[in-house]
Amino acid sequence: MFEQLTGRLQTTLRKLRGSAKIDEKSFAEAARELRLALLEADVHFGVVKDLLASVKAKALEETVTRSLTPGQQVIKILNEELVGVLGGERQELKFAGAAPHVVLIVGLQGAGKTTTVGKLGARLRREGRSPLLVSVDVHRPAAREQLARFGETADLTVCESDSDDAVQRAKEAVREARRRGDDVVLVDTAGRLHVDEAMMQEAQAVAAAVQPERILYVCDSMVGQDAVQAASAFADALPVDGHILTKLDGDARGGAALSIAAVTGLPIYFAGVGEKIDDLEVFHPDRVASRILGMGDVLSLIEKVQDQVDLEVTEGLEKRARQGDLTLDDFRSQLQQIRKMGSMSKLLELLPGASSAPGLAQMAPDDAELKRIEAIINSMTRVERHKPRVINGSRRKRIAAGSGTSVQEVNRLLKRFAQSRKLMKKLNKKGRRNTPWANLPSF
Ligand SMILES: Nc1nc2c(ncn2[C@@H]2O[C@H](COP(=O)(O)OP(=O)(O)OP(=O)(O)O)[C@@H](O)[C@H]2O)c(=O)[nH]1
Ligand SMILES: [Mg+2]
Repeated sequence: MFEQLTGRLQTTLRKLRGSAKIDEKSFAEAARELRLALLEADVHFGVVKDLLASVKAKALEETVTRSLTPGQQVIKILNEELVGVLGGERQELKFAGAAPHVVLIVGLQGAGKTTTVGKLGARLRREGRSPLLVSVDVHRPAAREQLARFGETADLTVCESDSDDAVQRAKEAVREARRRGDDVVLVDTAGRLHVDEAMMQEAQAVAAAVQPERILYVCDSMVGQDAVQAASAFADALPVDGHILTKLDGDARGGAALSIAAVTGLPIYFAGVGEKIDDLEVFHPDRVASRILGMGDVLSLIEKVQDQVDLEVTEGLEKRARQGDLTLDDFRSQLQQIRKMGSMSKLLELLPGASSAPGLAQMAPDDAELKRIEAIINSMTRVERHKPRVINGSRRKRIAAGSGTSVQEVNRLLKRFAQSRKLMKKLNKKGRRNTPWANLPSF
């Protein structure tokens, strides 16, 4: 589904991610590209407008988290906003009233209602419920057979009724469910090519007769904005509770999927991802958002950094780094933070593209090496850690012995530390920002 959009977003975000500073101009340019990418993906223009406005507001207002680059910060905000657009927290389809709980499935023709009723039936049964399926599509003769076939292949009970009246069929199904002791009745309704009066009246009549606990609108993701408009029309005519997106496995541009929750204010419960009975997934806005952003696990990396980096430590350190006063104490606390976040090579793996650059992981010091470096620093006195230049030959020997390493290793560490301190001072003069690992000496 979202491949094209993801591709465009990635290009834009890659540029942002790399930039050390984001000013009004570069932000405006990125926003323009984001707007185009979203509109091209057929996202509702109102949704695009609101989304970008809140990304901008948040980007300006949020205090800069020092552990993230401005580019990463924008990605983080965009991700949060996308999750919001997709409905926020994951919503579970719950039942509260007395059984049997009636669920009315509505939508346009060919949206996937009948298929979804079968899938949902199978899912509810897996959850230990006893669903009864019924088709109230009296317009298309093949419709009931289609549902009956689903019932056979998935071994679900389908209510048989001789009536040719939608309301009667629905009522009979509820009676049958009571008699059999089924706790959910899934009602598959007829669809029309476009929203029309007759379809709405029929759905309203069925709803009035059986008082569904849930009304779900099935939205064909391939249809685009028309399906979203129809969703609003249905929600105006009926107390719709939420949506089920279908055909998310297709190659549509994804705009409908991205607009429907924001336009209607109703959640997306499930997503259909294929024609088979098991191809129904719970809709997780956060997972879908990060899939759309296509930032690999850059987002989880951002999360990790935020969770674990001790901001105060980083802030003081940044100042000292800028002045070229970084001490081995600072260096050690950074090592500890990196170790807290997991190994360096694991962190690198999380970066998109890292898998295509296998040499990268080998360049990073491994965990054992990080531990040895930490041991060396631990064997130093406070004065030595703050003024490494006092570490002469005999001190080196003592430190090596104390840390169970060799004088060569101590020498190597001190040399690299001195080099990186110099480098950092130079870089910082050019106004570069520091990220925790940007301060690390390169090994
Ligand atoms: N790839 C894919 N195909 C789907 C999905 N859901 C439904 N379909 C297909 O879409 C077509 C229409 O599905 P139906 O379930 O008959 O749609 P409907 O809304 O009941 O259609 P009407 O009853 O005619 O209004 C069928 O060929 C289904 O196999 C899905 O999630 N992915
Ligand atoms: Mg149908």
